[in-house]
Amino acid sequence: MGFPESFLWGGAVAANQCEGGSKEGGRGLANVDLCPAGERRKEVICGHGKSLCLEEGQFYPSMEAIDFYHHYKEDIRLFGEMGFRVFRLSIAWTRIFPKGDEEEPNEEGLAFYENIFKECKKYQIQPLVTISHFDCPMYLIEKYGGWRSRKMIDFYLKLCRVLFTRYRDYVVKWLTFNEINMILHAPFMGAGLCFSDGENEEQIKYQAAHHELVASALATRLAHEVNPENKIGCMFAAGSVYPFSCRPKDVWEALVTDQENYFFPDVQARGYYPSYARKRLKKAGVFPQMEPEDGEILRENTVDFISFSYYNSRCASASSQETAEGNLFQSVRNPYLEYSDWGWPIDPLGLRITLNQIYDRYQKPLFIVENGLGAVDEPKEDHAIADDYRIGYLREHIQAMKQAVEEDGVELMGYTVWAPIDLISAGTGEMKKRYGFIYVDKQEDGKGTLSRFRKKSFYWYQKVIATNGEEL
Ligand code: BGP
Repeated sequence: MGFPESFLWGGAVAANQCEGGSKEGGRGLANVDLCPAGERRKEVICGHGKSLCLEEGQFYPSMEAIDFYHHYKEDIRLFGEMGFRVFRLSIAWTRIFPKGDEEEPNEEGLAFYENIFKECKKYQIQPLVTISHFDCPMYLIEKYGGWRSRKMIDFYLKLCRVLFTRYRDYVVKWLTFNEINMILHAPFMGAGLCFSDGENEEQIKYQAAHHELVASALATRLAHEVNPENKIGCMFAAGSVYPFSCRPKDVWEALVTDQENYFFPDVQARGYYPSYARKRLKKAGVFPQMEPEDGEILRENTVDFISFSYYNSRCASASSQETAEGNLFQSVRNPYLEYSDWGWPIDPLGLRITLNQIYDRYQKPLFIVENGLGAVDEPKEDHAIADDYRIGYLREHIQAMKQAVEEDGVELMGYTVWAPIDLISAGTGEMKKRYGFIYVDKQEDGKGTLSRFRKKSFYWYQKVIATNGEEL
């Protein structure tokens, strides 16, 4: 009993939150580089504060991040020391195609990831690669408006073909888009969408979503063609929505909010637009333009597994209630839960509920590719960090996941903690919101030695992996 022997324990990062080296290796500028820290960030990531070039006086935390670009050997060695079996990372699109529409890929960028995969191999760590984790070349945004244009499908597929071919010997697990449903909540960061006054934003977001869904299906087909061993997953920001009360109107509100998120994996896993989405989009006057072949593309190229991030459950009510923060979007405050330093609810049982609901819905293998606690860490003079709060959070979530596997029969491939090493927060751009087992000496103002230190949780997770989740 317990977790299967093949269970994939590991950690997850994203290029734009850890790599830095933004101007090195021939890399081009991407939307994620242009999301400033501080007050303007929210506006920018939502597509309302146009940010098309680096501006004086703004701090762009992704430009250096934690400099994984130069530290990857050291970092992967530490992941190996923890016993990782999988490392989830993403590709910076603009390292491979700096503008996005070049004929030939950039060899320096390709070599960078190849070296990472070689390093992983040394420690028997298999890579799980997110093709696009909130990442879009600025050139394509300026020229075509990002994913609002159907042309993006071709550029994206070109990237996919290069990746699938070049890394055939290293990578067999891929995710097409990180948290694809974030297009609705952070459209510039998620899909390179900037809005002008008076535009019908819902129409644009769902049009872009349609393009990504078709691109995801075509990438799935291509991956299977290039290497029949390839397994492709969709990835969405999950977390079941609870009704605030048993009042039917609250239950209804929760169901509809859930469907808004499930729309994406529904299409990717089942292969067609669910009828609730078709009806509601039409009623809202949203008509994404589709080509005659799209139906068949979606139908014939569903994903092999379902992956998702889980930080918290959500709550919905038909009447106005106090709100709580959460992974990029707010929801109703649940009075039964505790909250993190950043006001996110903490709900381990919610993970078991979410796993059950997703598995019931799709009956495909699941993969938890993000789960973790963002908190303030205070190192002692000798750099020791006793992050018992983080251990507590993870322990309870792993316990819940274990119950889902052992007692509920959910088929789960693996678990990658967000994030094994401190990095830049996607939502706030902060460095002080730390998730890692490994502390990085880099402070909010960008200063620090970038040295790495093992936290208490490092040794704890090492034991969890060594015992295959038996000792928590
Ligand atoms: C998800 C993203 C990650 C990560 C995580 C934590 O939305 O996929 O990139 O950052 O959330 O969120 P934050 O960094 O805002 O704490």
